[in-house]
Order: sequence, then C-alpha cells, then structure tokens
Amino acid sequence: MNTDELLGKFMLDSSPVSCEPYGNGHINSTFLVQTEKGTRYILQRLSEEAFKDVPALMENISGIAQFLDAKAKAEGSPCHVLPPVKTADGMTYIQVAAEDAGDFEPGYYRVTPFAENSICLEKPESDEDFYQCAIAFGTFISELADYPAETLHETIPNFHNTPDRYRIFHETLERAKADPQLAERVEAAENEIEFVLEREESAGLLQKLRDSGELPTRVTHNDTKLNNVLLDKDTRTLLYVIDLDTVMPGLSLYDYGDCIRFGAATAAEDETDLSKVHCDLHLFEVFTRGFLESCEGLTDLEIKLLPDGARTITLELGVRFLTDWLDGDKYFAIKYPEHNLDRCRSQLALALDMEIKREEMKEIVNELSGN
Ligand code: ADP
Ligand code: GN1
Ligand code: MG
Repeated sequence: MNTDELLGKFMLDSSPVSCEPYGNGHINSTFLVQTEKGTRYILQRLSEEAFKDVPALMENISGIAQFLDAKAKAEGSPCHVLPPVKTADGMTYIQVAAEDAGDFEPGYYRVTPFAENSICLEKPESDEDFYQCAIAFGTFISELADYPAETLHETIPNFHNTPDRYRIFHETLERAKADPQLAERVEAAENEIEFVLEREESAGLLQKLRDSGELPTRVTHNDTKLNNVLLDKDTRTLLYVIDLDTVMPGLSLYDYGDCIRFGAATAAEDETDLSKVHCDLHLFEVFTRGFLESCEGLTDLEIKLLPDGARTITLELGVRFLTDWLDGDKYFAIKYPEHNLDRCRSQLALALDMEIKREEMKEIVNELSGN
C-alpha cells in the first residue's frame, strides 16, 4: 500500500500531496499530511506494543469527542478535543494487513484534523503557558466528571496502578538476570534497581487509597505531558487536549502529577547531567494554582496528596523506563541504545528532589488551598 492508497481510505478534503514524520511522541508513529487544497491532517499508526485493542480505544475517543462536543454546544463554548476523521465506510481507523502494507508498517491507522494556529510545547516558555496547561487538564477532568465512566474501555489495563508496575518490573528483572543477552543491562542499572526497590512500599500508597475508596476514581487523561496540550498561538490559552488514547478511569493526582513531572522539571526527561534535574517550586506553585482553580470538586484528601501525586507518578515512570531498559527496549521509542536508562536515571533524580522538597510543596498547596 502506498501513501495515496492508505490516505485514500479516509475522507480527506482532497488528494494528499505530502506525508512526513511529525512530533515527539514516544508511543505512536505520527505523520503530518498535507492535501492539494492545503489542508493538514495528522496520520498515526497506533503502537501495537502499547494498545492491544485499537477498536475499543477508538470507541473511547469517539465517545469522549461526541460528549464534549454536545456539552460545548449546549453551553455555547468551544469543544477542546478533535474528533477522528472517518473512512468512506464510517470507521474511525483502518487496519493494514502485513500482506497489503507495502510502504507502511502493518497495523492500525487513524487520521485527525491538524489543529491550525496552535502551539505544542516541550517545556513552558512562561509561567502563563504552564498555568494554561493546568487549566487545560483541570478543565478536562471537570468536563468529564459526568461522563459515563462504565462505558470506557481500559485501553491499557492497570496503566497507572503503581504496585502492578512494580510487579512487572520484578518479573522483567528476573527474566533479564536469566538471559545472557540482557544480564549486562541489569549490571548497568544496579543503582537504579536498588533505588526503586527501597521505595516500593511508599510507591503503592495512592493505589491503596484508590482501592479503599478513600481517593475517588475519576475519568482522567492519564498522559498529561505538556506536548499533549495544544494552545492557541495568538491567545496562548487552551485550544485542544490531544493524545486521548489513555483516557480511562484513574486518579486526578496522577494527571496533576504527570504535568508537574514534565513541565516543572528544570531539565529534559532524558537529561544525562543529573545535577541539572530538579523540580522548580515556582512552576510547581503556578501549575498548582491553575489546577486548583479549574479542577472542580477535588476532595480535601486529593488536595492534601497533590505533592505525593507528583512524586509517585515520577517514580512510576522511572520504574517503567527501567523495566523497558531491562526488557530490551520494547515499549518506548528510543533514539540511542541507552536512552531508556538515561530517562530512568533522570526521572529517579527528579523523584528524589521531590522527596527532598515534600514539605515545601505541601506548604505551597496549603497556602493556595487555604488549608
Ligand atoms: P503519542 O501518543 O506518540 O505521544 P500524540 O497523539 O501525542 O502521539 O502525537 C504526537 C505529537 O504530534 C503531539 O505531541 C503533537 O505535537 C502532534 N499532534 C498530534 N495530534 C495533533 C493535531 N491534531 N494537531 C496538531 N498537532 C498534533
Ligand atoms: C508516553 O505517548 P506519549 O509520548 O505522550 C507514555 C506516557 C509516559 C510518557 C513519557 C501510552 O507518552 O505514559 O509518561 O511517554 N504513554 C503511554 O514521556 O505509555
Ligand atoms: Mg503524546
């Protein structure tokens, strides 16, 4: 199958003239498509390693897009998610079989309209940008508070179940130790393995509180990196929340925490000079203010545990990068051989800095929430 044939299955406004790799996502393969009329679209091949049931995932996204569109129309406000582009037979994706793949990799593909006049940030360029990202994800949770959560498919089972992430880590570690091809990876990660093992018990606290019902399960985004928000180029306010593949029932604390992890860090997610990796408490405050203002109905316990949300999701991601490193790099796209180990080290350094700053973070939260 060539580009024209693949894109020809979707109802684009005219014939495609270009299709180029695009963006910095770690999971899906993303391409920017332009048509004869100059209209742009995003084409994505969904990761098979991450998503085992793409039809269910696309059902989630269509359901959310319709729900938020109806809500926006009823309230006369803009809708903050983009609906998938349909195929000629009304589907939201196509499946390309190995024997037809040709220029493309086999798998599931979907098309989304490209959000024109938008910006996508890898780090906040100003306090206001970061505040607007807090508004974006806080608003997203609030808008979905009355979404029928029981209709959502769990696209990655136990995605942010931290004890389950540890279970997979332990299994992978044992397998790696027994595999001559992976054993040297265990040796290279000795310190990181020790670091995460020391924290296993505390890492499970939030999931325990979720299981006991003390923390409410909400419809959450579950992948709240800054580059999963598109801001309006002119007003630099929320335009779209994207990357809805992991919208599932979850904890608000992890949505809050993941954005702090990525956006309030003083260095990139894969920084190798660990002396540069810290959590910027000013940005922490800016984001927390926006989140508290926009995410309605947070309970006292959720508010109190916000700093733990940031630390736990950072540690969890460190465990996930470590697991993928020990597993031979099957899940996250990497740019060089040690990439997952470097990412792991940087996330663990950030989690440690958050542990050191826990009391200061708590004071900031108390002050902002009036507790
Ligand atoms: P991944 O799951 O791999 O992170 P995303 O859906 O987040 O995939 O897409 C990767 C990147 O592509 C985004 O960070 C963003 O820069 C860009 N992108 C995705 N969808 C759109 C869109 N509809 N309009 C503009 N840019 C987009
Ligand atoms: C992945 O898809 P992307 O690049 O937005 C991952 C997140 C991680 C993140 C780390 C489905 O996000 O959970 O936090 O990388 N998404 C999935 O950068 O696993
Ligand atoms: Mg993304």
